[in-house]
Amino acid sequence: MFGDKVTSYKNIVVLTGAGISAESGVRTFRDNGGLWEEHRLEDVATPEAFARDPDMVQRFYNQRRAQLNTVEPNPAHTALARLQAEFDGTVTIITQNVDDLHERGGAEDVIHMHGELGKVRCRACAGVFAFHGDCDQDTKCPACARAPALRPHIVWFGEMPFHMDVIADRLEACDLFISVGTSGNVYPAAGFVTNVQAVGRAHTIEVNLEPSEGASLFAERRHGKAGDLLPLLVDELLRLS
Ligand code: BV8
Repeated sequence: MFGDKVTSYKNIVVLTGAGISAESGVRTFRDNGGLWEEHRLEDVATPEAFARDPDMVQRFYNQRRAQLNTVEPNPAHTALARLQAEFDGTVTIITQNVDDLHERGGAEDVIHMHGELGKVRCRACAGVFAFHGDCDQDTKCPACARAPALRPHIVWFGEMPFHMDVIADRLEACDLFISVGTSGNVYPAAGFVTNVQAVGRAHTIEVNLEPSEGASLFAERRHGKAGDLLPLLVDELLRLS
């Protein structure tokens, strides 16, 4: 546990990816049967794709938004919420995921660096609105009433991730960085472990079904299902705090 020294932490940062929602039935991107097997990333998750075929991109997100009504948080989501509630220190959850399972599992102040399926943004007035139905080119902006104007409030490839300033501060301050359920393919998220180690103070743990692209960068690796491993890790951390 945490190498050969027992230690207590004060500021934990947890980065999550699609793998933490896999046991809830939400499809990942790069596993077998993943989303990118059916759609080329370039055809549905870039601004150019939206400009080229907005109806197809809207359909891609409408399908995933509708699936949110059929899935539930799993023990990995609720374990992180328990850590946030009971840990004597700060616990920041940064997610690459666009689902709402962390929140529905009880987590608070989740940082959605790649946006959220349950929100749309107006390209005319820049308003951001909760949205849970199907959005298409005829859907009017709730504020300025323009159409076509609404797009998914999602960070596409080539776009600046959200909340990078807050993320940088939390990574700088953390003494434990845990990465859960991500393949380590997508930047800047895949570089966070390197950012943390550049500061030099934090212990780093990867929790993933299999070694990620960045596995060798972590001081500790726990491979298996997040729904099994994360509750055990949270128990260990709460015993320490
Ligand atoms: C940016 C929203 C500048 C969409 C997403 C070369 C060429 C071109 C571009 C680049 C390049 N090199 C780097 C880039 C930049 C690019 C990038 O990284 N491209 C990659 C493909 C190389 N990045 C960007 O464009 C980003 N913007 O760089 O702007 C900048 C830079 C710095 C600072 C400021 C600005 C924007 C990236 C965001 C793109 N949008 N999502 C949508 O969701 O529809 S990314 C998309 O991939 C999802 O958000 C997803 O979360 C994310 C990462 O994937 P993972 O979450 O890791 O999912 P994956 O399926 O890959 O892996 C799942 C893992 O879980 C697996 O390892 C599996 O083993 C594991 N697992 C499965 N089951 C379980 C499990 N683990 C535990 N338990 C289980 N049960």
